[in-house]
Amino acid sequence: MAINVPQERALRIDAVAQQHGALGPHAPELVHGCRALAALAGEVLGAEVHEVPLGADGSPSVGGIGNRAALVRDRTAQLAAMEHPGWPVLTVGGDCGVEHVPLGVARHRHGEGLGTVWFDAHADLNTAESSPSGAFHGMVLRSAFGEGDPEFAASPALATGRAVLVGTRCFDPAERAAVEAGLVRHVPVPAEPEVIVAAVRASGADALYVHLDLDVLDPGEFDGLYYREPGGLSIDQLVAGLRALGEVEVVGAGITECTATGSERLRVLVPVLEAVGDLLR
Ligand SMILES: [Mn+2]
Repeated sequence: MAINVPQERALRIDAVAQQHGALGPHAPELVHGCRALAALAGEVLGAEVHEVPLGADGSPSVGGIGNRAALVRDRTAQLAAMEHPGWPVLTVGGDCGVEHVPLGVARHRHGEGLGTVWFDAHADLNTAESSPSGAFHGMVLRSAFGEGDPEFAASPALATGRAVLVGTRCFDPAERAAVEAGLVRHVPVPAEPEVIVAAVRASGADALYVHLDLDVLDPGEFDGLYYREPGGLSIDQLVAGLRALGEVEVVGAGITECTATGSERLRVLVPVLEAVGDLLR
């Protein structure tokens, strides 16, 4: 992993059109959704968009992880992109598996005080053993804690408790157990800003990587999603939650799981993109 923090400060967008962390017939939609969302983010934030070159081919499931070799290949390309001198970086997925690299790099560069706020309908806390699907995007946060398949287990890892799930409403049994064991904190819908900030303070994090899976939103607000889970946040609630994090240092961010390509559908996300951009500047 890269060791030095680049000196040239200018927000950059890495478009990572990865679908290998998702399994199923609609996964290719993540590729097109990534490019459309990254283009809009570049326009709204006045930032350079760099598409990380990924191979298209998948690979067999190995050790309970679908596309395992393809994911290792995608990671190599993402790591190479992180050596670029511009920072901070907004990563636009693709599936949530794209967070593996920028979250790991943030932890490595910032140190053990790094925490994450994880806006997501899902906990992403499965391991290869516990995952019902074998899709890596449901394992990526667990990997950041140094657990699961050693190929993806982060080192250095996030400290126990130094992650805050926000708006999460779908848990597999092993994920529920991880929350109950204190691996992560959980702020359910409606996720009032002061409750999010209190959870971040309690976590002991002194800097944050902010993850935003758009499926934290209610599908009635935005439906260009790989998973549509009812009972989510409104755009206004999400923006308020993001803006509340402005009092904490944010060293990186990612937005994932968009499948929409039409500019009219994507336009409702402009306030969300502005809020994420402000956190990074
Ligand atoms: Mn999700």
